[in-house]
Amino acid sequence: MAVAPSRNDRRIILHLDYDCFYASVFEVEQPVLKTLPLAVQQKQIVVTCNYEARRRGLRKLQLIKEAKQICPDVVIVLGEDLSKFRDASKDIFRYIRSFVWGERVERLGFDELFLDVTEMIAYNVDLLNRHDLEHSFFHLDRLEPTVGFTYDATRVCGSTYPAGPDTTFGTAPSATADEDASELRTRLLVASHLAAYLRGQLEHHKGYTATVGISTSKLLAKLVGSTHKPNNQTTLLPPYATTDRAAPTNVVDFLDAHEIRKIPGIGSKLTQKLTKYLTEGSALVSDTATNPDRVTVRDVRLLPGMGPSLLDRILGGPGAPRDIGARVWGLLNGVDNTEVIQTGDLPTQISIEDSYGRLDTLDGVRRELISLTGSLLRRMRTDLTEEDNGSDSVTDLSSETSRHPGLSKVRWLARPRTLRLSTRPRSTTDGAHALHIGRISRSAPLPGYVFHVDENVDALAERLVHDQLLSMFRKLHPERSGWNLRLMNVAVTNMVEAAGDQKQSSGRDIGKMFQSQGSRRRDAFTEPETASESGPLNLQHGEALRPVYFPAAPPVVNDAWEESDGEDTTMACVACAVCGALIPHFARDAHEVFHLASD
Ligand code: TTP
Ligand code: MG
Repeated sequence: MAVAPSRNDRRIILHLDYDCFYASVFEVEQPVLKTLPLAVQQKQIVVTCNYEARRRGLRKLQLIKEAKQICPDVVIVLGEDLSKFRDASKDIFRYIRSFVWGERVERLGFDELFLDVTEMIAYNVDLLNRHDLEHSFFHLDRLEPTVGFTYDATRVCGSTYPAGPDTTFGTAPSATADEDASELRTRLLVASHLAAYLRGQLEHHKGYTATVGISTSKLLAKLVGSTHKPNNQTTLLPPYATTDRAAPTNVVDFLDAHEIRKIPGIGSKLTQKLTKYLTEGSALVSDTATNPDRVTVRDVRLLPGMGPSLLDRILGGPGAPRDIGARVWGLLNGVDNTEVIQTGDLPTQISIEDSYGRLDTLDGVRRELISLTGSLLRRMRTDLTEEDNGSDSVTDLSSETSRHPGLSKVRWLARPRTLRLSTRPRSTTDGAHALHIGRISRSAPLPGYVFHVDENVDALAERLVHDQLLSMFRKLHPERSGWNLRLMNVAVTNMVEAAGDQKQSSGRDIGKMFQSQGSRRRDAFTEPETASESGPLNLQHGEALRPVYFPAAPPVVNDAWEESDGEDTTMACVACAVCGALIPHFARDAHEVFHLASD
């Protein structure tokens, strides 16, 4: 069954993923580390390692113990304090954003960006001189004709899918002979040079390398980018659609080999349902019966009778959106209309959390709450204030808009109104079954004194814990004992921007602003079954594992990029059969190793 091409297939989208990001942050600080095998540790796990370490057999999400055995001279650095990653991430985001017209850049987690460069590419394609393509000039600024770079528009820059030498401008193979494909080919070709330029500038000016995918949607750009890593780029070449329904397109060819669980938007539950249907049925296309974890897009796509209605029957049910079949069928065919949502400069909420082996006393809770709250208040000062060097517009010298001793004034750019405490009690066992208990939360107004920047953060943290958080905790856990927590999260939400002069401004509710963005954003790559109230397994202090996509409408609005620092209630997870913990897909292997090691 054919699929209507995406209404947005005239867009040009780039996806950037920085290479071994956390490790690179350390390398940029200390370039000597580049030549050594370097691993970043959080808890007992290597969250990432540089490519020298990978060359020697280390990999992401490996146990530290194992990494040391494989590579005894590995240099291990602690990555539990996320501030440096956050700062680097913001800096890179702003730098890249400065190139993109209309600032159409969406930040996903700390190390991924989507860029909608449709307008820049259309402008530059219009200006191509078809008689001298070899000496083309890419205009980065419409008003400054000399700002830009020269490039050779006779060929695509970097790797392509499909691979091969046939990437020359104007010599499209017969399947792409129709006008649309050749026009798309030109736009992708020009975009490939922009991608190369951005990667070069990023490396030269900031010291980071990135892997880039170039296509017409977020889904395809992300997937194609990951085919050549690191420090590389891949363009998904046309044809994307054919008039002949039986003829394969490059999009279908490309997607077919992917495991369904690797397709953003097809989360663990959908994967489970599809796998069950395939393995229970007799209509298997490949050997998925022996390897149900490896069901591919092709396996599903080529099932007899496959299409939106059959998918509706397989995937539908209570809680599933009505268009689930059509949506998943679209994804399997590479159709993704989700927009690049411009990421703002301010977070909609900030949260800090940690996970615990055993936390079952009030004293321990108080201590941990003070530590989490201290980190949270420091984050608020970093992310929500700016120095104001004597601007007349800031006249409020109250303690909320204050001076660092001997320095310029500090001003709050936004003030959260709500304080939220969440906990996740450890699962209990009921006979043979592990009972999974989700995250539970309590909110209260955030007292104004937290904005007093003259006051010592640790003293403020203690005050907030005693004034507010302990009583919120008691409401969540009225019993004095008998509970044991795996996780606590302290958050400030309901952000109100303090625009301009704080005395005059009533403030703009950016929470609302982002909420509407968020609801659109959650449409992206949607998995219909809401991940339960529980967040993902947390391996590290203060940050849920890197967010992947944003499936389903979550119980808690959590849509800003800063939320990568806190809970991500929407990540696609699988339940561990041993301990019941919810594990993000990409961490499952590491988690299994963890059980094996501790057994
Ligand atoms: P990734 O992009 O998955 O990894 P990476 O950038 O380190 O390596 P690659 O070259 O393969 O892209 O994740 C980005 C950062 O997120 C990574 O540097 C460390 C952090 N991270 C976690 O904190 N927990 C995790 O489970 C993973 C996978 C990553
Ligand atoms: Mg990366």
